Amino acid sequence: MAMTNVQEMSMNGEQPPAEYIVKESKFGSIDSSPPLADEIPIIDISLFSPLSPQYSEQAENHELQKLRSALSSAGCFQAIGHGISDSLLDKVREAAKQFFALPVEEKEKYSRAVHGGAEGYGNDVVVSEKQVLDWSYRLTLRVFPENQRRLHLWPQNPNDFGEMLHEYATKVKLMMGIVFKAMAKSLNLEDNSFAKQLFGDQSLMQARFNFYPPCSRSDLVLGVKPHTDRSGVTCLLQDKDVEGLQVLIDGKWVRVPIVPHAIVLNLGDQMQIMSNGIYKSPMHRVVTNGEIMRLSVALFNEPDPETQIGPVEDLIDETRPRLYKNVKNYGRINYECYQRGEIALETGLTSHHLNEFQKAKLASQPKPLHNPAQWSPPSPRWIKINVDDTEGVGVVFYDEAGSYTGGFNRKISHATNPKMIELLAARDGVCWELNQHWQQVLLESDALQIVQAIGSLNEEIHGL
Ligand SMILES: O=C(O)CCC(=O)C(=O)O
Repeated sequence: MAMTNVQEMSMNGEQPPAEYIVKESKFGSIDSSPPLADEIPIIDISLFSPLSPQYSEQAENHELQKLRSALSSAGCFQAIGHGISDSLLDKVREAAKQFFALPVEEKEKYSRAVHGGAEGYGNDVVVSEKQVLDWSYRLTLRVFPENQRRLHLWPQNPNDFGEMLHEYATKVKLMMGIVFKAMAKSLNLEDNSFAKQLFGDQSLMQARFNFYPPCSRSDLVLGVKPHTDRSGVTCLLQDKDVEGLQVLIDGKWVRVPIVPHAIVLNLGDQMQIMSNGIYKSPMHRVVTNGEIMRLSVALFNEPDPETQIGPVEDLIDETRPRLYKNVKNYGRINYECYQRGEIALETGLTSHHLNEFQKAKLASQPKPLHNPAQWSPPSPRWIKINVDDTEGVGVVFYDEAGSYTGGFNRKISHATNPKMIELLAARDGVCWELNQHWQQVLLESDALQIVQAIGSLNEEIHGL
C-alpha cells in the first residue's frame, strides 16, 4: 500500500484518506475533550530519596500511598521532583521540534524504511490492508544499552541532538532507579524486586519522538490508536502547550493534563505482569488537534529481552493466585498481537493452568464450548488458537516450558458449521482456549477452512 504523506496533507488542510479514518471500536469513539483526569496524581519523586532535603519518613509514606493508589487504578502519575532541570526538559522539546521542522528529504536520511529495523524516522509500518494508520510521525532510537545505539540514525541536525538525548536519558535512568524501588516499597516488597528484572546492564531504553501534525478532521483520526505499552515503565514528556493524551480509566477516556515540567510515568504490560496484575498498564491514545501540531517524547524502559520476567513471588498467594506465566522477549509478543489487533495481556500470557479467578469467571459465563481446565497438552508443544471476525484465525505457539515461540494469522471466510469444534478438539497437540466472543464467532465460522489453515501450517509447526 502506498504511503500517503501526512505532513503534506496536514499543510494543505486535506481530508484524511480512508486508511486513517478510525472505525467504531470497542474502546469508544474519538472525543477530543472528555473530562480531565482526577485520578492521575502529581507525585514528588524526591520524597523517595533519603538524601533529598525534603525527605522524611512520614512524607515518604504519604507519597508511597499515593503511588500505590495511582498505579493500581490509573496506572500512571505525573512525576515532579525528578531531578531533571526545566531547561533540559525544554531543550529536549526544542530539539524534537527542530528535527521535525526539517525538510522531508533531510528527515528521510534517518528513515526506518531505508535503514530497516524498528528504529529511525517514519510513520506506521503497514502490515495489513485493514490497518488504521496513525496521524503522526515518529523517530525511534535505542538509547541503552549504549553499545546497541545505531548512531547513523541519530539526527545530526540540530547538532546537539545526540548530546541532549544522552544527557536526558541518563537522568531518566537515574530517576527510574528510585521509582523502581519506590514501586517495590509501595507493595511491601524488597527494594530490588522490580529493579532486578527490569534494570540490568542489558536492559533497554528506547526513545520515541512523536510528532502529530494538525488534522482538518481531528474528529476522524487518531495520533496514536488505543494501546498499552509493552515496556516496564514509560516516561513521557508531553508537549508544554497542546494536550492530546487520553487514558482509559474504568472504561472512560479522560484527558491527561499538561503539567509543564512534570514527566508522565505510565506503566507498561511488563510491570503489570511483574506486579501480578496489582498495578495496571493503562490503555491510552492520542487525539490530534485541528489547528496546532503536538510533540511528545517517550522513553520506554524494558528488561533485556533475554531475561525471563514474571510475577514477583511475594505477590502470589492463595488469595491472589499467579495471573501470568513467565515470559521472555515480551516486546515481540506484544508487537505481533498489536499487529493482529489483539491485546497481548489478554491472549497468550495468562497462566495456562487456570487459576481460581479465571475458573470462577468461566463458570459465570455461558457454557464454554470446550473447557480448557480439563485439557492437558498431549504433546509438549502446544498451540493456542484465537479466532476473531476481522483477522480470521490467529495461531500462537508455545514451547515445552510454556514460553511463546511465534505466531501467525490466516484469514478465513465465515459460514456456519459448528462441526469444526469437534474437528479442532480432535487434533493432536491442539489446545484451543477461546474467550466468549471468539467462541461465538468460531461457531459461525467455516470449519474446513480453519482446519485447513491449521493443517497447512503443520510444516511450519514442526519446523519450529
Ligand atoms: O504522545 C503522547 O502523549 C503519547 C505517546 C504514546 O502513547 C506512545 O508513544 O506510545
